[in-house]
Amino acid sequence: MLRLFVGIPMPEAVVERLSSLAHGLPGARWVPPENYHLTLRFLGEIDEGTAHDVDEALDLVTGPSFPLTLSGLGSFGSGHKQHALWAGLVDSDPLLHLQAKVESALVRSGQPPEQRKYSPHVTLAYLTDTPPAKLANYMGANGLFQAGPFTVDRYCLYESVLGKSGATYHILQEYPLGGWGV
Ligand code: 3AM
Repeated sequence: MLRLFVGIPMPEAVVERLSSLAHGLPGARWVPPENYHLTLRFLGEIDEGTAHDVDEALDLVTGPSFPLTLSGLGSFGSGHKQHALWAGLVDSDPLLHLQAKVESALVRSGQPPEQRKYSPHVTLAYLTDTPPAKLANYMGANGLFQAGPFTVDRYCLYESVLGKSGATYHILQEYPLGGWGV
């Protein structure tokens, strides 16, 4: 079985900017810079035959390249239990368009439809028992973060290998954008 997701890698200059944020927050387990990505769709554990179908479906998704800008920081969780820190994005219709095309291609290939609303973000850290006041201080110091714009000219099928010290991601396939498809 393969644990797969579809995502967009960050260019090196953006990786550098994001990694400059990775300090000064108690209870944060920082994502290794080589793992920064924007998830389009989490697939979960699938067998090799199904992975082949997924790859064939994604191969048919075409579209233009587009600019993307990271902007602001946020966290997932409720109240005192925030569990992830992330960088947000300037609203991007081309990104939502790509995500919708990926989603419908995956459903056509037999994947169950995604139930959760798409909430684009780049995860920076997983949080455990981070004191709310420390998170507020961190947001105060870093919340105006901006990076880009950069050009999204491909998206990727990733394998996530879970290990004792966190996940390692491997790009299995790249799907170029920027052709004539819309
Ligand atoms: O984009 P991020 O880093 O937030 O949280 C996981 C990560 O998202 C998410 O898929 C990305 C690559 O692992 N993920 C992990 N398990 C998930 C699940 N069961 C999940 N997303 C949805 N459902």
